[in-house]
Amino acid sequence: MNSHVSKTRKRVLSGVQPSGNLTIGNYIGALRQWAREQHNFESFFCVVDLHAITVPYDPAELRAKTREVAALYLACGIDPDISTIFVQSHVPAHSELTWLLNCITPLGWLNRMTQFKDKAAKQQADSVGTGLLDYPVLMAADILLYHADAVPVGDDQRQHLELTRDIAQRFNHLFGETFTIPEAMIPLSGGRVMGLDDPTNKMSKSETSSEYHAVYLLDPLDRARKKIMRAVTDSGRDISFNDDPQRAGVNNLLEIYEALTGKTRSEIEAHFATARGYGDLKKEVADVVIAALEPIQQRYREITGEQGYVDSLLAQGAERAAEIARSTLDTVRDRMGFIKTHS
Ligand code: AQP
Repeated sequence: MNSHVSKTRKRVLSGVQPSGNLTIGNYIGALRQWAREQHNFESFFCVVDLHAITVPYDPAELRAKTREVAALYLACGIDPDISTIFVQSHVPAHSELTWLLNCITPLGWLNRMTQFKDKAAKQQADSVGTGLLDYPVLMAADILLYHADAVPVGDDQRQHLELTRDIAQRFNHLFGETFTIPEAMIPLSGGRVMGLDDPTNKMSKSETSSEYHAVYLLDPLDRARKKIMRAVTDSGRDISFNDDPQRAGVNNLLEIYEALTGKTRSEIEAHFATARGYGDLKKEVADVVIAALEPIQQRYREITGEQGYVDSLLAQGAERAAEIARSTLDTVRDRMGFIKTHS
């Protein structure tokens, strides 16, 4: 059966790397959207472990974080009865399609990727792995294998999504209509949560600039509050949305508040008009962050308390994902001129 034809609804696919502790940036930019959109789309969410090995890593930590991230998907509201949750490396078609797409992706396209430049700059020039440059092609393979129509991600992935579209269009042009051209689905508020210690830099799970950089989803709640209370702001008092880089800290706190409360900007500004200073703002932001974290942590404890539950869901998810991925790959191999095995 052709995977394209068997689509019952529009599809989404997205993933997070098990490369550190998930942050409220990952939650606001990605996971929270997934939980919402799973009711509107046929959904595939993978733990992208093959992406996590593109920078130096520890195998034992990768193993632990892969299960932790899968459990957090569930804790954040991904329902395994309606969405498929799986681990990328359990479906070998991701690696194979990456190789095939590599051969039609001009090197110049990859050299332009800002995430590659940023991450490569953090390593010794002679130790940057080829996989880091190739990361966006693997991401294209992830998405195109499932004919995803939409990809819910944070703003930092916009450029990679554009590249996926370019690769899909190039393949379709060279070998005939094969891939669905996916759209990025980026939240209007909270698409780029910034670091609490440096609001000019994106909040990232692998950033080690300071212990106050990010609130992690599994932070003890008093620690989460402390990090927000220590967030870098400026010397003013005005609490309003603003794109002045000098005021990025206050703006970031307001955007977190906006994303988590769903209030409009004018409601929020009116609400804080009588605040005595940034301390009041931080306290209320901490309250809404903690209100979001508490049930996630509670569910996480329940899920991980059940021995073998996550692993068995991942096994079922891989089976379902592999069926679709294999079908797409068969079509791709045929269009590219590979002969079939006769067993
Ligand atoms: N600060 C952020 N604000 C909003 N969305 C964010 N995302 C990441 N950071 C923010 C979104 O979360 C998903 C996870 O993506 P990933 O794990 O594949 O890698 P990433 O985009 O590079 O995320 P991190 O947290 O910065 O990871 P590391 O430090 O490992 O590179 C994506 O949808 C992303 O947009």
